[in-house]
Amino acid sequence: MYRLNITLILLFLTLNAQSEVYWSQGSKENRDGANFIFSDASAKLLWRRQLGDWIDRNGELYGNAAFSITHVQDLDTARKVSLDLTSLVKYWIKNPDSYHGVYLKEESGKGTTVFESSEVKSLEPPHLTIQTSQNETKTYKVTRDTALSTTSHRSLGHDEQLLVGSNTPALIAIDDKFLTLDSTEIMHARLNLTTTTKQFGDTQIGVFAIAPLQAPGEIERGIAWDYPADQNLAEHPDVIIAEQFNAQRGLFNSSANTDWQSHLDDTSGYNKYRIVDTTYDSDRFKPLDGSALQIEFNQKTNYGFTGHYRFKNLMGHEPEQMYFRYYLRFGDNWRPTDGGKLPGFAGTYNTAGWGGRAVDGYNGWSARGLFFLEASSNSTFEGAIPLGNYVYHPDSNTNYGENVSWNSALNLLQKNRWYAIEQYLKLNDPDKSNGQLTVWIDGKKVLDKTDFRFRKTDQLKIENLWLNFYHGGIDKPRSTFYLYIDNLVIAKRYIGPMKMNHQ
Ligand SMILES: [Ca+2]
Ligand SMILES: [Ca+2]
Repeated sequence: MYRLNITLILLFLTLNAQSEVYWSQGSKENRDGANFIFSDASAKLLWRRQLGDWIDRNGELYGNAAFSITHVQDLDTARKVSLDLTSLVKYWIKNPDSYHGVYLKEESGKGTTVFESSEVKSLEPPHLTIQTSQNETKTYKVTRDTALSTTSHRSLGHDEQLLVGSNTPALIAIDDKFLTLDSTEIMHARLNLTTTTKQFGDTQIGVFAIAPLQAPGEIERGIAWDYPADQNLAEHPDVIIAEQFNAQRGLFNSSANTDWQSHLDDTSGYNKYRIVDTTYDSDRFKPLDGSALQIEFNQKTNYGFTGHYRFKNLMGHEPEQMYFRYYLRFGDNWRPTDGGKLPGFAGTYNTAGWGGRAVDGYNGWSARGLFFLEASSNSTFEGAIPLGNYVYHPDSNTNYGENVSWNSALNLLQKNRWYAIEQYLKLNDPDKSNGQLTVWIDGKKVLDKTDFRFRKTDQLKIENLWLNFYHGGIDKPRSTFYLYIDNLVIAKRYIGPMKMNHQ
């Protein structure tokens, strides 16, 4: 009975988290919530289109059919404005998973109406009222509100003004308890707002629904699926390296060493790592498949680990396209104070493409992985770790690399969990912007970018897989923390997640 209750509670929490409003107001200090680019800047979740994603009353993404339209006159007086939400509330009750708040759009393209936001201490803050067929009036609070403007990268969710103007939509989330009402008993639903005394022209405010996040794709299985626990995967003709970081217990060697380093070049003296056995029980470690490689970050250096799998050594030449997959687990004590680097393909040729050594298309390129700081406390995804790529390419307009976040609900990694991270990189034709970078997490695609220009000459190839784990930036870690990797595979074909022995 006790167990059942726990299961039910967990189920409830999971369901609740899925339907939670995903965009955020951000923290007051960092203003890292929704802006015109991100729905949640601290979680690195992008809108599909700048200025936010909405659906219309036909359920169509970016459709024109508003749930209602309200004409608001410019009178420069503080007064109440009620927007008709009746059909939208009924739509949400019918489709509760699509509930992510109201999207208010100025339809005339002329004016801007300024409302008081829920940050204003007022007797009548923004709220929803629903009138039922029993003649009851139910009231629901606005829980977060913000505007998106191309003039600000800082999120506006903590402002006391809520703007609705051309190119300035407003987002409003409401206490979602109304979702349990019977929609046939709803007579009217109204969103009640108060204008400030300064208005900027008449507006036509269209009511739309904020679009849900894009649903992740299906799991794609690759060559690893035929080799349970990656056993003998190295024998597949398309596999270059299949490393399991498993302890070898030889006659004279009882320590947990493997020959995994023999394939790597340029490993650094700063490296801090060890093979941890299945019995390792600190840092909430749980093995994925036998022992794993633990990489330590500490206050002495930015380096966790660095080394190169050089294709010239591994296969006799440098390829133009390649896949790699590894399993990654952030430890319980994972506490970086800056973002940092993770493994990725590179062709720096010891010349350009890292550390501010700018690339020009002829001297080098790189596309390492990237971890960001965890999503902030005001985020729906608080504590989750977003990943991305840090790409040195000649079109980045900086001496440094460009952050490319893997924009997906799946790209919000939890600590103490193993994830399969796979990346495919195909170099562009030297005269075209058709370079490809595709990324999968646990076999589901989270990035598919096909317009990179990594190089302007075919002299640059994929020189290596850069096994790089680096804190920063510049700042060194302020404490000791770990990540773990296992089951690293480099191959000419899509590898896919590992088939566990019990699957
Ligand atoms: Ca607000
Ligand atoms: Ca292993």
